[in-house]
Amino acid sequence: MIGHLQREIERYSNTHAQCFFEESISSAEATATVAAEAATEKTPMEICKGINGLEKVILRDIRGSSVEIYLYGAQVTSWKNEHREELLFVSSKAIFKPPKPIRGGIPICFPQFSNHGSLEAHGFARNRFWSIDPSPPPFPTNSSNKTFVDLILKPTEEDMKIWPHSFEFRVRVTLGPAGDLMLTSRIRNTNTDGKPFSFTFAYHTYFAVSDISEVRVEGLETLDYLDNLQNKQRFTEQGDAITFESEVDKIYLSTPTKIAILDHEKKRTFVIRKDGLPDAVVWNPWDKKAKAMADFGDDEYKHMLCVEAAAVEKPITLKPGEEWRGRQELSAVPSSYCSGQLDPQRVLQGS
Ligand code: TA6
Repeated sequence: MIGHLQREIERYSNTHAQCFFEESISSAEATATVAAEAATEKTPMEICKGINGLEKVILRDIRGSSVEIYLYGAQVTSWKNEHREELLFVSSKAIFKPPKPIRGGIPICFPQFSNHGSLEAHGFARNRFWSIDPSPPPFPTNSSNKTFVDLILKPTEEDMKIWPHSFEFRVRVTLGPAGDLMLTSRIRNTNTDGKPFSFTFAYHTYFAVSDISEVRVEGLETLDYLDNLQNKQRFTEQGDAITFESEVDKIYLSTPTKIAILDHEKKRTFVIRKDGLPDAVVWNPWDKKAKAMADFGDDEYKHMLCVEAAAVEKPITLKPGEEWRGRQELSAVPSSYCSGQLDPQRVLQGS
């Protein structure tokens, strides 16, 4: 029986079959064992059908960590560590149906962050279908021991009507051996009319946290920010780590390249490293906004925090032929945090 199932899994272990196989054989313990064994031995990258039949790519590392990316929006919707714990938040009410953006994971905001322009909020890249890039140009860094996928977006004629610029947007999603998650975007101006274009950008990352009232963000102390709840007025942050007791929607300007999110209850620290993305947005809708969002659960604000590597204050301008690169690297490390004695510098310098 087990031999037969193993052969079946191997026979079907090409692109789509695997997901189907897991769902249909979940009951039989022996079957689950085989599936589990097969799962860990799966190819590091796989394409399969996800929710509502939308195509997704799964990246796996042999130590157990994994990432799932939907071609719809090139949106990461799952990042699990070697203990199979989910590190990103996706709303239980998220809608996986175009043209609605998926509520959670890592939406990519391009060519416009939020309402900083005349396009729809956060631009259109997050509700377009991307494709796998069969021949990406050489990549700046060595990805030999990493698992990755290259995705590409080019504007349609419809897109050109709302944003009259030709571009190639490539994103490489990489899962590192230690379970780190890297997103590297390369945006090239391919206008043939000699025109430059400008854009704003964000990796709108939704981190999963145990309890928002127990979370601190380190690395943004004393910085200036634009408060989206006060007509984007400019203020300066106070000296201590940021904690949360109400709605927050702030764009921190010219931040350090490393920011840490400390989840006390989970004894976990998320470290965000970023390049080419000078700003960082911090967002939690709290209770009222949560209730007002149809694709967000009323209490879900307690278990998520968006900290977004971004370029907002100074739009990026590219002349034809020029290319911009923006990278974020996320890692989740156990934090030796014990009630207020954490040394922030060690977190930001050490890991
Ligand atoms: O990044 C923060 C923010 O711009 C907030 O103002 C809030 O609107 C959030 O994004 C979510 O935006 P969305 O368009 O996904 O509902």
